[in-house]
Amino acid sequence: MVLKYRIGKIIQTDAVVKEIPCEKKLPEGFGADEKKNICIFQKRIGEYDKIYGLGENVRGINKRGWKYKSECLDNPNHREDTVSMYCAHNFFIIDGNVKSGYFLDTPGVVSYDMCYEKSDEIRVEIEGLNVDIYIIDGDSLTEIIKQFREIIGKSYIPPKWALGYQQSRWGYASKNDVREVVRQYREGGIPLDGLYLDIDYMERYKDFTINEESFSNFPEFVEEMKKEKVHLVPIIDAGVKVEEGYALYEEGVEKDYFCKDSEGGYFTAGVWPGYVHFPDFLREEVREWFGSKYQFLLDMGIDGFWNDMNEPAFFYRKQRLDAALPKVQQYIEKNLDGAEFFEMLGELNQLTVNHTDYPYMLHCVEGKVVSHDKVHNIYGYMMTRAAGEMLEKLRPDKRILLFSRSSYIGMHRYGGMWQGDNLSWWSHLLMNIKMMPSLNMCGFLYAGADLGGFGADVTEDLMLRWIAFGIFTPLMRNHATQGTRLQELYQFSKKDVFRKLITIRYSLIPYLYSELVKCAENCEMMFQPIGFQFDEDKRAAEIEDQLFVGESIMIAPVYQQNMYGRYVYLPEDMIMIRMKSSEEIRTYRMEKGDHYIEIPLDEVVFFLRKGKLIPFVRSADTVEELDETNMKLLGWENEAAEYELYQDDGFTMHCDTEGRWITICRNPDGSIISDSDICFQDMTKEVMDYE
Ligand code: MIG
Repeated sequence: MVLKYRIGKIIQTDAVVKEIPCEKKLPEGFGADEKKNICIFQKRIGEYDKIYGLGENVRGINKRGWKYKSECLDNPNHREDTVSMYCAHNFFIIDGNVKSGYFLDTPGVVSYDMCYEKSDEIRVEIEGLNVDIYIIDGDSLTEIIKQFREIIGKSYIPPKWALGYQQSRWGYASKNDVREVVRQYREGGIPLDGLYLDIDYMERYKDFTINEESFSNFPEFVEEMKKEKVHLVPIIDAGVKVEEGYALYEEGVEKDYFCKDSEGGYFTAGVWPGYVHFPDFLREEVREWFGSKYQFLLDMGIDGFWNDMNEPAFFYRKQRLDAALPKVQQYIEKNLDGAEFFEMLGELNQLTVNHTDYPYMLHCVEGKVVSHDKVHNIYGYMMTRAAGEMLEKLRPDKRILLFSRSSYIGMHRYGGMWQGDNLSWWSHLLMNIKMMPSLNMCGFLYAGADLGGFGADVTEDLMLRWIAFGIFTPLMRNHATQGTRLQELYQFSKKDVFRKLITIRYSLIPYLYSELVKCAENCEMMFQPIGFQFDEDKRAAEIEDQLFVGESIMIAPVYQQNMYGRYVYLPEDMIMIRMKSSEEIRTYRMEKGDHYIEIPLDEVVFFLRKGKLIPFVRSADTVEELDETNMKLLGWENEAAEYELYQDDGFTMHCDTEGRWITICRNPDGSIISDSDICFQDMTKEVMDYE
């Protein structure tokens, strides 16, 4: 059951799509402190109770024992002590004798003390005196999550090609750079579906422009890439360059669509293009206006976008830089002592601390002026909503790829997300693994991290392990920043191993696509901690480095350097699947319990759950070229099982349409029946005993 409560009156976030009447009396633990101008939630929990949720955040799947803050922040150097990342996902579950989910709907800042100050107490502070509270009860975690997901609406489903492997790097600066990457992938036989264009494709970082020197005849180039079966995915930044004669800027000024500054004029900040203004995405007419601009690129043949810098992130606010520079001037020709030196440094470093500028940035909400700090957490969401809503209008018959760096719950209906800038660290691989279930709880299914790490130099073994995990994430994109070691897969000595690993992804695409669509349609998680399915099993409940992926698969990734194996706990009998490539596969029956499993760098090891099925296809260079009329099927001997396979053309809307679901039945004798023309080959007889 979902109950709704209200303190004050929030600025609508549209996170919840279901009408739920408000209860009269506030629930226990909630209150408001008018002096401090905050709402509070306080609750003592049992010694071993767990806390799940909060979407994009550092640390464990169980969030207990740390503090977090929902205040979207561009923080590429996040570590274990980080409290805020790019997103604000205010949903969490307390898992004790009683289980309840909480969604705190407010566009402002929320601070969570998850048993940090006091080891048995949760204390949440919500800035301002307005919040909508949703409390969800249920017998199991999955039931609570399903109810929550039902009130926030169905998750975004990308086009099918976007499940293919994709390559990105900040620094592909010309058509020839892009051609070279594509050539290397095709020549190396490494499957590839998408290639990303970072800010360099634009003319001086202006949204919806093309750099005519380095990307001349762009539509032709898009066509050329299409012939290579590669989708180009350009980046869109939130800020609009201030420049006379630039149509988007002039139109924005003419229509008065940019956020104002409380000290006069438009709020002006410095980002890649120099001074920018920020569209007031909280206004519907501004969303329609900005969203309609994506047409410029659609018309050139583009069918995918990534929205960036939409926390919003900027390097400085104009007024503050103007004030800081004369101050720094004073230090010239001075013999600076330590204190003075750090004072000067602080003067400059403070400029990048965006949240101190937010009170000056003004929006117009329902005719009233509202400062940005009060609505900060929905800005990136509203930018992506602008794109998502208009893309659906502009291309009503076609799903377009769209994902965002910043988000709030509600945005999951319009696009996916990537986990922002990470680093080529083993700990960030583990963070990627642990974050997936938390994101899924909040509705974000099409998600993934920069494989190999964005900042810092990757090592070959880290790249291999990250790819081995990335095989299972719906967004499978390798991305890195300028100046770091090149990390396209062909750059490494084990190029052929990488090629083979990527073929494993492609052989699993029918399964991954079916599971993604199912989880979106049924409001379920695709990535689940194993304890969510085995809640009586205390061991399982504490394991955070093994996950279920969809209904049939369990993964147990390696995330430490120089480790060529690991312990895996099987909460039930399973079949271990060892793959070196889409064609090299060995399977072993294993018993429930602990096993030490060897996992060399050139293998991907995962598990088939008891009584379940997995379909495999032969890999191809692209998703489109997969032959899905021939499949192999792995199941259990002497057991009947069923699998629901989803098939469509890869881009049409309305995935709930009947006739796209195929029921595959495997009988105990190994015969396979399905209401389709797919030709199945049973793999079950090849399963060996594990010794
Ligand atoms: O200030 O566009 O997270 O993926 O490569 C950095 C350049 C801006 C941040 C994104 C990253 C992207 C980069 N952007």
